Amino acid sequence: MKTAIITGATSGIGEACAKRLASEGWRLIITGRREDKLKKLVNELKEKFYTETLPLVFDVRDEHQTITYLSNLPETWKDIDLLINNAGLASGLEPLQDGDTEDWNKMIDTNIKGLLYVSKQIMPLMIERRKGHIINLGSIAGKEVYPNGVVYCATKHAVDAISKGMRLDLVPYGIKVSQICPGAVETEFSVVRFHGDKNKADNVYKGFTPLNGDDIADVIAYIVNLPDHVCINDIVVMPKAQASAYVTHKV
Ligand code: NDP
Ligand code: 8X3
Repeated sequence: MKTAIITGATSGIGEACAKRLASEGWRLIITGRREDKLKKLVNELKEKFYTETLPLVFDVRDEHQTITYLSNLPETWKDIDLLINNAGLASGLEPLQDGDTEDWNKMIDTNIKGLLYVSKQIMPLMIERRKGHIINLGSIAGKEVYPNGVVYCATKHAVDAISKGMRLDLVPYGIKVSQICPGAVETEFSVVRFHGDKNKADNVYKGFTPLNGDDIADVIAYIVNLPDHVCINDIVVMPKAQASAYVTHKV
C-alpha cells in the first residue's frame, strides 16, 4: 500500500486530495494546525475508505516543530511515496507600499520556508529508497504578478524556482517533482486572505464558476497514477472564465 504525506489537509485543496487518495487506497499522513479538523478528517476517511491515517498537528513555519514531528515518524510511516507540499496562504491584498509586514512574514514563512522545512525532512527518506514523488502547490501567481498581490506572487514564484531546483537535485535518485499552478479555487483561501471577512471572500468568486478542491485533486490523481517513467513537471490549471492572474470574465 502506498503512503502519502499531505501538508495543510484541514481544508480546501489538501482536504480534497486526502479524500481522493484515500478513495484510491493510499495510507495518509495529514498535517495542519487545526487539530479538530484533522481529527474529523481522520474519522471520515476511516469510515468511508477504511484509511489508515497519521494526523500531525504542527505549524510548518516553526522549524523546530517541523523537525520534531517529521524526524520522529514511526518506523511504519517512513516509506513515503508521495509528498504534497500544499500548506500555504495569502494574507492581505494591497499595494506593496501599504502592506503589513506581519502579512508578508506569514506568507514568506509558510509558503517558502515551511515548504522547505517539510521537504528537508522527507527528501532523505525518498533518497534512501531511490523513489518518491513531490508535488508542490504553486499558483498562477507563481507565473504572473498581479496588482496588490506582490508578496504572495513572490512566494509562489519562489515555489516555481524551488520546484525546478528540486527536480535538478533529486533526478539522480529517481524522485519525481511536479508543480501544480491553479488559478482561482474556491476554498478557505480568500477568507484567510481577507483576514476572516467572508463577504469580501465570497465576492471573489461571484459571476463565474471557480475551480474547487476536487478539481485539483483530480489533476493530482492523474499525475500520481501515471507510469513510473512519466513525470508531469508543471501544470497550469484555470477556471474556464479566467484567462490570466488578473483577467477573469465575470457576468
Ligand atoms: P485553504 O485555506 O483552504 O487551505 C490551506 C491549508 O494550509 C489549510 O489546511 C491550513 O491548515 C494549511 N496551513 C496554512 N498555514 C499553515 C501553517 N503555518 N502550518 C501548517 N499548515 C498551514 O487554501 P487552499 O486549499 O486554497 O490552499 C492550498 C494551497 O494551494 C496553498 O499553497 C495556496 O497558496 C495554493 N493555491 C490556492 C489557490 C486558490 O485559489 N485557492 C490557487 C493556487 C494555489 P491550518 O489552518 O489548519 O493550519
Ligand atoms: C491563488 C490564486 O489568483 O488568487 O494562488 O493568486 S490567486
